[in-house]
Amino acid sequence: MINRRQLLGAGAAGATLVSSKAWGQTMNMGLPEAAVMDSALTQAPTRPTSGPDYNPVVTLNGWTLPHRMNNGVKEFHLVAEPVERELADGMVARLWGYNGQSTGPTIEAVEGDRVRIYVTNRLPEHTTVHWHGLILPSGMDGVGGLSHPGIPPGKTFVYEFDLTKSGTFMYHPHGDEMVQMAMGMMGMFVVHPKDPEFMRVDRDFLIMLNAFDIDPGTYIPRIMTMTDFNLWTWNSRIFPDIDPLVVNQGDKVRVRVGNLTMTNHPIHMHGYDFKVTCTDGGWVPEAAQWPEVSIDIPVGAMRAYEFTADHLGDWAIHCHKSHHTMNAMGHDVPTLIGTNSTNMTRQIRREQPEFMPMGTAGMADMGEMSMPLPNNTVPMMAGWGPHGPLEMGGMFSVVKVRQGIDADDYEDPGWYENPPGTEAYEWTGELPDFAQNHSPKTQITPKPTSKG
Ligand SMILES: [Cu+2]
Repeated sequence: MINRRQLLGAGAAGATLVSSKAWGQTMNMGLPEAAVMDSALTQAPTRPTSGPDYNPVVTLNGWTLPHRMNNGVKEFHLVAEPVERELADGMVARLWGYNGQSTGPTIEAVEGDRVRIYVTNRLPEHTTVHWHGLILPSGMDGVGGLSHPGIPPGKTFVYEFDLTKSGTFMYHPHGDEMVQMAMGMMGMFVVHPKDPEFMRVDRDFLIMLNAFDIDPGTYIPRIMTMTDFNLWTWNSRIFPDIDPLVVNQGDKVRVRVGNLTMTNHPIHMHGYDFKVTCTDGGWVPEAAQWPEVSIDIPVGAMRAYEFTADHLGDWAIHCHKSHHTMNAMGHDVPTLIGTNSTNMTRQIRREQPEFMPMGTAGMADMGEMSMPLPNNTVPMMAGWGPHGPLEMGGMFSVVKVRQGIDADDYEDPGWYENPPGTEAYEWTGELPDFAQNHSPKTQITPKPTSKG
């Protein structure tokens, strides 16, 4: 048997991934390799190579942690460490995370698995990992000082438990929690059902809601902020650089949304109604699933919803708090709508020649304006669509439903072209031919789906 000292002494660098050949052999294998991700782009789903079949999840702008089998136990290696994360193209944040990124990699396993998770601490202070929503022994629950001592810097602790139920769970530190979560330490833990047909879907997206307070022009989050964050992120990523949710028409789709921010987020999806099918407490029985078009995700909770992707198009998906679809901005800007700012502008320009008055006719000009910004800062309202500026930021993306998309294809198919006669248009004095000629019996709105 390996002793504790040998285990801790075995560096991650020399370790290699060992396949399931190890079944039935000795457990003396050293630390599993700690995989590192250097990209903030969505990684293709990881199909299972052994054990029960399941449909893997797709973490938007994220990835799934590889594992190895050791004598029937699924072993993972998480490394808590400082990371540089691209919150958007051209904007880097200096965060704390896991295995090279914030949020941390998604852990995927199957109901009935025994998992062993090695956690190496490369932070300058102690940490722990709490497995939110999982049923496990008290001493594995990861509350520093309560379940076990904090993991000191430089040390590796081992968590081991059986996955007794399927569902969507989360992980995060329970040691200096306020600081470590404000710095970006969190991830999701998906346990697939043992029966591959139970709650099966074709596409299964994962979004962790998180938030940062990073002053424009700086790199490190303010850790003392309680509620007034200025960057509202999905998997530590902001619009316009959150990847779209790419879907083939007719697919059964699940979206799992976890919330480890300090406020609730009503997630709204256009074009569809959907059913709430899972919380971090477990699956919702069919008779109790309820229809929604917005689902409020409480703090410290997960909600999953499902729909059948019948309706082609580009459909917005976003938090319905409008300040959460903005990037960093000052909040002490007075409302100037309806004022005449000419005099004021003249006076201010005497002191500050580059002053631009904003917000006298609303703030839409922000979307088009190319004002000089501090380094490492993204515009407050950003993104260009096929018809102009989207004037969005933060917690916003697009569900892109198309025909002929292959099962494992998640590449952005570009913008949807609305069929003639199905796009709003300017009134120019008379109705165009298509509106004059079509019979009101010609259905142009998609029929409600019965499959839900
Ligand atoms: Cu929100």
